[in-house]
Amino acid sequence: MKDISDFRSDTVTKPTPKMRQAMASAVVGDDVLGDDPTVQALEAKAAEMLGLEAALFVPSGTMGNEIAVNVWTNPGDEIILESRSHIYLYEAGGPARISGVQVCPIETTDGAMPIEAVRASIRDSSDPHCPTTSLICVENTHNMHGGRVLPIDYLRSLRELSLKQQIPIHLDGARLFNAVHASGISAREYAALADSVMFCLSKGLGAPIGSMLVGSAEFIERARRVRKVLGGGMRQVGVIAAPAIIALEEMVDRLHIDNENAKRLALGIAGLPGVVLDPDTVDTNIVLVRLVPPAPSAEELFRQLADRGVLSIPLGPDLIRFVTHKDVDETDVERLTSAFRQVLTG
Ligand code: TLP
Repeated sequence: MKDISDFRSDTVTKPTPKMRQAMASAVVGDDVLGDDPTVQALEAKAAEMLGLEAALFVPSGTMGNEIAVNVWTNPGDEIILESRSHIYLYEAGGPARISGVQVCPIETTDGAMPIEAVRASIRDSSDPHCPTTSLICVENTHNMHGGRVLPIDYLRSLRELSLKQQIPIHLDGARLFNAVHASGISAREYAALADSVMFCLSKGLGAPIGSMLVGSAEFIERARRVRKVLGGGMRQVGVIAAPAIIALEEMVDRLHIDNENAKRLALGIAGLPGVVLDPDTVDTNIVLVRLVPPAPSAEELFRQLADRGVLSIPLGPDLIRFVTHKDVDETDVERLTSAFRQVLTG
């Protein structure tokens, strides 16, 4: 058995041997000067997979999201997002700090902001008191709602509203391909319902670094400038684009395994004393467990699981997260399930 079963995040995935070989032999140029052929191939492939005009390779998902917010807004504007979204919770105040916009968070139980609540949150731009609402952000899958997939009909209705109000939609699709597997809806269908899409290469897809920002040619031209402002223009970055191409070619199709392992885990621990978890709500590769007495606190549970060789992330006094990915398999899930059982039932 391995020393550690690491369920902290799918960001911990290690590059495959083939990715490492591709890094060593990558043909490179200077991407800021626009002549790294490996980056160009990656960007063309990402745009094609999402059915949009162009793509930009960025160092992280956070930078991809923040570039999108910056391109779509002016300082003083307001953006609408979900109250547990990554952009709101975990990007260190980026919208305010980088783009000078304020946020209008909408609380939900499943990540899907009710259409009526979004409509009611759009400001009256003819009123000089009001900021201009210039962007709606969605997250699919939704990390802090336990990897929930946003229903396609919901996204269609949101799109209708956005077109009517002429407010663009940015999709934080860090784990978009996990949603594709869970729903059977293609990445192109999801992308067609947004004006810009960010997805991560460095999570379930296993590339060591990087995310893609995808949209119209005009959007990506503006995004390229903002990436430079943020210091995200990289030089012989073909060495990182090469494993990312392998991620897109070879790692997308296996993500259903991670979704299945998360479901297996959820079924294995739901019903244990103190565990609040409905396995039906585990759509993809994230299992969020709420703890109530007699379960210990999330911090204590984390420690006791770690003593048994299983890593997780406590996300609050009574919330703990487990993420499945290519470097944990069924055996790791069994190990976690039985460790969980030991801790909770003694
Ligand atoms: N999520 C990380 C942490 O930052 C919480 C994780 O372990 O889940 N959008 C979503 C929905 C994300 O979950 C993340 C990362 C990002 C954006 C940012 O990606 P990176 O880490 O590449 O900046």
